[in-house]
Amino acid sequence: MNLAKYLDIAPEVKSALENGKPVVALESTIISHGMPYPQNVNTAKNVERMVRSEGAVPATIAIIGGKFKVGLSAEEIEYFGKKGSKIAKASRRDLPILAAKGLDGATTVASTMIIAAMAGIKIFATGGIGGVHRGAETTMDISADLEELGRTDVMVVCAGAKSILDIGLTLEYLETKGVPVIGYGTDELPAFYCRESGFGVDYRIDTPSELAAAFKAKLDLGIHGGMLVGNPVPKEHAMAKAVADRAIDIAVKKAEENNIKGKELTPFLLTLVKEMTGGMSLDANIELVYNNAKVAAKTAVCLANLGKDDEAEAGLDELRAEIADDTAESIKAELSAFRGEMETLIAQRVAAVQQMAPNPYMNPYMNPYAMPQQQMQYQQNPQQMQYQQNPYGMPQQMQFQQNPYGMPQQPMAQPAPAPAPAPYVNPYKPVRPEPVPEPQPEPVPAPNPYKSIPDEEWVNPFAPKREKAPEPVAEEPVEEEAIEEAIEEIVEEPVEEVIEEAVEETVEEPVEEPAEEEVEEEVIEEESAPEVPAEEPAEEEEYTVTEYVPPVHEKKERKPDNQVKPETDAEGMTAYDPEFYRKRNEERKQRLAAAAGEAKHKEEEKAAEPEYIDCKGPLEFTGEHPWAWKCTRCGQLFQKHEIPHKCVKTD
Ligand code: PSU
Ligand code: MN
Repeated sequence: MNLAKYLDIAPEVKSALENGKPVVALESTIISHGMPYPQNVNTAKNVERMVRSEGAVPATIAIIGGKFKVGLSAEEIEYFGKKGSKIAKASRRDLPILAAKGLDGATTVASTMIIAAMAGIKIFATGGIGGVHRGAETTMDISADLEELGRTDVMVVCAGAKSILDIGLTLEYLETKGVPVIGYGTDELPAFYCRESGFGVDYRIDTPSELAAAFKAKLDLGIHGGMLVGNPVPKEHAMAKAVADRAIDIAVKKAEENNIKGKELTPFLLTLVKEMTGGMSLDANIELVYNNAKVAAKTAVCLANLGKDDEAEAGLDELRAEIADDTAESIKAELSAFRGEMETLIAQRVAAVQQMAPNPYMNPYMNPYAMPQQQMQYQQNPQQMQYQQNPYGMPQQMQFQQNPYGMPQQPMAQPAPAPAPAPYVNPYKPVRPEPVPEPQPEPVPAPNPYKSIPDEEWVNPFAPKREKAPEPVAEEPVEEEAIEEAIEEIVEEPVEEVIEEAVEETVEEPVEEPAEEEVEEEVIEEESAPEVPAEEPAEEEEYTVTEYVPPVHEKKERKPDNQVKPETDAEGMTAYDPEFYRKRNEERKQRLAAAAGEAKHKEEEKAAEPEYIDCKGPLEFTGEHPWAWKCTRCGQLFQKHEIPHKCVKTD
């Protein structure tokens, strides 16, 4: 079989299967044909969650592009849910064609069982199975699900069979095929929406571990085929049998009238019943699937544990067999085999050594007196040499025992001199980090006062740096008052000196607003430059500060942050458009005004509305499609069973 070409198992499922972890298969016809969108997608995803919550790995099965997918992604589930009945319903007979043509297919119980078995999954949860249809004695409409249960080794946990089928005949067919029909916690085969069908099961089993044990026995014994577990819908979600039966009877009649046959029949009946019973049947349907997923997952966990026990048992058996085999004879045989191995190994080593060190006296073509003598390879091994060295300080010539004629020998190869011992390091001496020399600032070349620099480029390196950009001096007149004051205070001093001092004071205030780049450079200089004693710039008449006229820089006008006009982009557009904001404000005002008007309108409407009250009147099932429910008190018709509902208050 060339399964790999067709089978596509999701990594999570694959690893679970390889490690003997529990996996539960789920079908996809229930998604595409069994429920409307979006309930189908939600249900499919929740079912997977249920399986996980019980400790098993879910594997929803479907055919996508001809590949048999085991384990769908959320997107793939969504895809099946949305496409609905546009996807081909694929049973056993459809698989080869869809695979060869590379088409999509939603798998029924039968085809899901087949693909699950291919992947090695043993447990499968679904809603309801197909079976023998009513009137099959003439139509021969018997679902392929039954045939599959008769041959493929997968347990199917379902909520029984709907009474759209002939349940009695379905059970007969399963008996013929040798399929065990188990009631999980019940003696009666459940009938999907209802917990009771009126037909008994072959066996009742109450726990997942017993389910697993029964199925494992079937597998161990090689009795091929599935096992059908009927798990009744939880009481709180079950429908009354009379209600379900009536809707189903009408649906079956409608199918006959419309000549619906073959694979369309089941989806047609399901849809009609759902419409007639409103949300009720859908609710029951969803809940029973969850319920089945839980039982299936629990059973899968038990089955995986039984598998582990089996493995352990097999391991023990192997050990026992080995011990039983350990007689004196077998031990002797093992020992002699070991000895044989060792002997060959030794022989190999001896041969190798002989090849490495040829004995000149054994070789007639070798002249042992030839000078200089060839150094033998084994002499190159210093360790070997050491052992042959003379320990009593004799000249370092080898006493070569192999030479009986005392011919002068070549000095022996000396072992490589030992490396000089490492200098002693006191391990207890605390290690101090070497002082890191402080980074020395690069010497800044002293400005050449004689270099003539154009006025507008000259920057005073001694001018004190201020954080704030100073006001240009040009706007402030040189403090002549200060000069005069200084003169008054120190009358004794020569006038010229006083003036100079005053000038220095004023110089301390920055007199220029340097361009941005210049500021940066200067800051770096300031950080690294060593302090240079300030020379008196006044000494140089040509470049006195008072004569320096700073460059005039344009001051950027700042706007409030939210109004900063962004840079113009490549196409000359700006992100800020005052017109846009003006329009937006206007629109906002209009919307507010409209809303105010609407509220008023609503109030008026409300005042005109009739008064509604909750009607708790009992509903009657009319059987009329699609308005199947009628209130016996207020007479309203409903698509689903709605108590309470609203009706107009009458006095
Ligand atoms: N019965 C239900 N719900 C279902 C089906 C059957 O209550 O969704 C689906 C299953 O996928 C089942 C298939 O395998 O319909 C049976 O179709 P048919 O009778 O054509 O074999
Ligand atoms: Mn059919």
